[in-house]
Order: sequence, then C-alpha cells, then structure tokens
Amino acid sequence: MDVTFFAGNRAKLKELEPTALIVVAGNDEVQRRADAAFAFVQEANFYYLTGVNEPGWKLVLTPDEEFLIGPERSDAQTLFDGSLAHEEVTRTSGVTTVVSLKEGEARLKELASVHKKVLTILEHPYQSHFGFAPNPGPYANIRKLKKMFEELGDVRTTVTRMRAIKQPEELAMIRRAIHASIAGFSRVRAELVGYDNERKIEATLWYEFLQMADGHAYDPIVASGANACTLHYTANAAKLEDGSLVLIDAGAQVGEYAADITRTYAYGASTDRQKAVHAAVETAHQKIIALLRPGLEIKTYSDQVDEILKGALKSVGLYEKPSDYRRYFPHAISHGLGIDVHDSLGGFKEFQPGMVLTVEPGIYIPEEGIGVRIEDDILITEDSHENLSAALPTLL
Ligand SMILES: [Mn+2]
Repeated sequence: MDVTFFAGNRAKLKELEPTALIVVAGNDEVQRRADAAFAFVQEANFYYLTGVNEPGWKLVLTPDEEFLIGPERSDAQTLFDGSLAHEEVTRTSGVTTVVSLKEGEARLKELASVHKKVLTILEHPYQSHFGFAPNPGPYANIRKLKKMFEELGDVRTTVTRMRAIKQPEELAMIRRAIHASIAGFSRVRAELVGYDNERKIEATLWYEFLQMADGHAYDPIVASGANACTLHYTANAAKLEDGSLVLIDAGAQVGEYAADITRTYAYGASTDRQKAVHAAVETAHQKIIALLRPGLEIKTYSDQVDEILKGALKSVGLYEKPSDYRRYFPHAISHGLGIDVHDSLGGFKEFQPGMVLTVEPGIYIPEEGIGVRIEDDILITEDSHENLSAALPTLL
C-alpha cells in the first residue's frame, strides 16, 4: 500500500475531527510460550492510519501536527528482531516526525496541559463477550490516557465509518486475496478424491496461499460431516469419510486485506438428501446476492434474507415452527470484509457504493451429519453489486 493511502486516511480523519487530539496505539507482541511470541498482527485502525506493521507504536494527531512514538527497544531486541529505523517508518507512513518513547511521553504531557479531552480507539464494544484478553498495546494506552487527560472519547466509530467504504487500492488488495483463495479452493476440489484427512486440505490451502498471497487471513475451517455443524471448528484433523460433505471456510490475505470464502464439496458419492440441502443453500445464496444494491436499507435486506432462508429450510422439510429458523441457520448472513475479516459496515443504515461484504447462507443439520455453507465476497457498486468471488464455482 502506498504512503499516500495512509496520509490520505489521516487527512480525512482530521477533516472529520478538526479540533480533536487523537492518540491511537498499535498492537504489542503477545507471549506464546516461554521466550516465543505469537506471530505479530497489527491493530487494524492503527494500520489503516499509518501502515506501520511493527509492535509498540503510537500515532498522535493534533489540529496542527502529527507524530509517531516508537517503542523502547534494547540493543539485544534490535539485534534479534530487527527494528524499524525512524526513516523507514516515515517512508511507510508519511509521518515526518518520529520520536522516542521518552520524548513522546513528554510531548503528550504538554498536550495534556492544553487539551482536556483526548480521543482514542476505546475497548471493542463486544470485548466482554470475546473470552480472551485485549491486546496489551491499545489496552495500556487507554489506561495511560485515562490518567493523563480529564476526558477520554472514542474515535472508533469515525474510523470504522471511513474503513467501511473501500478505496480503489484496498479493493485491489481484496481482489488479489480472493484470486489466491480461488486458486487454493480450485486445487483442493480437483485433488479432493486423493486426500484422506481434513489436514491435507488445510495444507494445500497453506501452500497456495503462501505461493500467491501472504498466507491465511484467519484460521481456516475444514470441517467434514457433522464437524461442519460446529461453526468455529478449526481442529481440521479428522479422517475424511466416504459419502460425507466437507465444508471449507478459508481466505488468503494480501497486504493486510482478507478474502473470506466458503464452499461445501462432496467427498465421494453424495446422497439425494445432501444434494437437496446443497441446492437449497445455493438457490438462497443467489437470491440473496441479487438483492444487493446501494441505497437498500440493511434492515430491509435482513428481513428479505429471513424470508428467503425460511423458504430454503421449508424446501428441504426443516421449517415447521419459527424456532426452526435459528436452529438450522444460527449465524449472521453477512459481515463487512477488509483488514479485519469481520470488518464493520460502519454503522450505515443503507448499503453504500464501495462496501465489501460477505453473503454466507448455510443449513446445518447435526442429527444428519450435514452442514452446508456457501460464501462469496460482494462489492456494492455505484448502481448494483459485483460478486468478487464468482469465478469459483459453487458446485457440490
Ligand atoms: Mn465470513
């Protein structure tokens, strides 16, 4: 991504918050075990505003200046991990002032004597539902700002609203991620009969996604038989049983941007029942995609989706009472797609040109060992939509 992209995002944010002091922290490294850290992943909003893909950095925007605060690194850390030279950070981000942690703290203290209020990315609205600890970078930043400033405000809504409308260079990344994903899925489908375990599918996807992209954007789901009814199944280690369906939900990542695709394939001969359930999902999928256009209210879309999916369940004898709907289709139909694989749609009431979202209907019948989902990535265009992953057949 070019430096003008990140500089442009900061300029836009300043335009939307012209009088604010804004401090946004990137992620820190997190311990994996003993002296090993998990692979580093940058906080999405911080990446969007800076392009800096290293742990421990902070961005400060004031009405008349901007600067980046670097992390404290020992000589040993620099030797083992490599460390970003300040000039390199400037080249990536376009932020010309890059200061040490010590100088940054002093500057923030000065700013606290002028500004009562500071804006930052506050805790994720669903943090308490996640069941895992927040990343220590933004978390420590919030605590520190709380002590320094009288008032803390959230800039998350403003930034996610910007992020919801994709710019041409972001769409280019997403298209590349989808292209690589399609290559991975196509190879899996062509070779599937020769595989004996879910692991082989994951391994092929890894191979293709590393050849053509930067690896997986998220932990892939390779779920055969009844495993497909466990929505977040990521063990991907079961033996493939002849006559079962295999649900594969995976997406490559390119330049921090994700693809998110699901296909359900038959392993060996499929039964009439499996074919009927797959066809019901496929038909619903096409009908739902056809709804998408700019200006459509998201609430209206959601109501129309409910009707289409209830019809799909009825067609395979699975809908008798209202509670059957959530029983056999227990997840959301769509989410935004971008730097985060579950990107925000920015709080817009209606679909907007430039949004990218998934469409992912499914039917899950644990008692029959059948789980089918089909997921494509859709761009809302000026007057309609484009299915960015349409080149990958939805065949069983
Ligand atoms: Mn998805």
